[in-house]
Amino acid sequence: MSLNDDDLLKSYRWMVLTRCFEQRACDLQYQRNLPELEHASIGQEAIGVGACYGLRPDDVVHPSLRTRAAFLLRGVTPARAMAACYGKATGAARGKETSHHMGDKALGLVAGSGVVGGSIAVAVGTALGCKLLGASRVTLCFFGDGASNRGDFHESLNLAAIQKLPVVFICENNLYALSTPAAYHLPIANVADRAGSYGIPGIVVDGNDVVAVYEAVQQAVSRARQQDGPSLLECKTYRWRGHSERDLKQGSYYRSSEEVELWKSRCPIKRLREHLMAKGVLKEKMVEEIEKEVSAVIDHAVEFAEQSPFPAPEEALENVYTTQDGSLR
Ligand SMILES: Cc1ncc(C[n+]2csc(CCOP(=O)(O)OP(=O)(O)O)c2C)c(N)n1
Ligand SMILES: [Mg+2]
Repeated sequence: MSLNDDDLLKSYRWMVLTRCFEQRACDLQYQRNLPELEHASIGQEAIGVGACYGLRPDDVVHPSLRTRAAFLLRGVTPARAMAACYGKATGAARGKETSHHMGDKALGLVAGSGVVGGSIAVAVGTALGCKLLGASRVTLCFFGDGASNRGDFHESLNLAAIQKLPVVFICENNLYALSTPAAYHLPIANVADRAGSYGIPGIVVDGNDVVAVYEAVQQAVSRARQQDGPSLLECKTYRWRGHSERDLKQGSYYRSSEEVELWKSRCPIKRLREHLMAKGVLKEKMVEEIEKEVSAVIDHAVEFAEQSPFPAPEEALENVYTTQDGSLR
């Protein structure tokens, strides 16, 4: 259940890829006026990577608007993800949804919505469905600290606990819900403590440590797979940029530059890089090669997105409504 050196190198590359993708998407926001408003997860990459790394392809994932890594790791190519940022027909959402609310049924990624915390109840639904079908598939559900104050969160944890559903709730606690600090909107120190009300394990994890996230999620996943019920993991982390690229001066009006710098010094990518270099698994030259290779992948993704067509107007209602037999039209 532990990650070997090869797994760690792969996790490192996934984190670098996620950061490079988002950095470029943020830059393009200003250069190309992208239709999508970026909500970057820069600083939080270890959560999506650590949580999704050991999953089975038939497991189900509900990413939050901040779980970019989950899409890439589950198999949405950077080109399809970038095309989604451009609203192009070749994007995973075929131009109908922003890239952070898109889904891909074949890859076990359920589309989200603009309603904060809205996917928590839906994730309980997918877990219930898997259980009723007798499948050993596990559902991972990501959401933010702010979402954990919604009624949906409490109702969903209660039902999942009572029914012992195979679901792992993963709170990405980045200490802010938009401009509201967690210390202002949470009356307790840890979201994980809320698990006690539902009789399920609640675990606080260092969300900037990809290995810690992987191990905690694997433990919760194996509990869920054995039909022992859900868990609530709280990954403590921090977003480096604003809530979105619309945030004035990257949110500097509601947080201090000292706080941002402190969290930058806890960078999850730097942390794994230093660990791997100390072990002799990663060398300076390999670091440069990974960065070069990833940058070329993102260059290609941007080229693909720019050259792709917008969806045709007559496709607007496709895959929106179901027919009476339940198929999409
Ligand atoms: C029900 C609802 N209320 C408010 C909003 C506006 N909104 C979008 S994201 C967000 C903050 C969410 O904070 P959190 O759950 O901590 O996630 P984070 O953005 O920090 O990852 C808010 C208030 C919304 N989309 N839906
Ligand atoms: Mg938050």
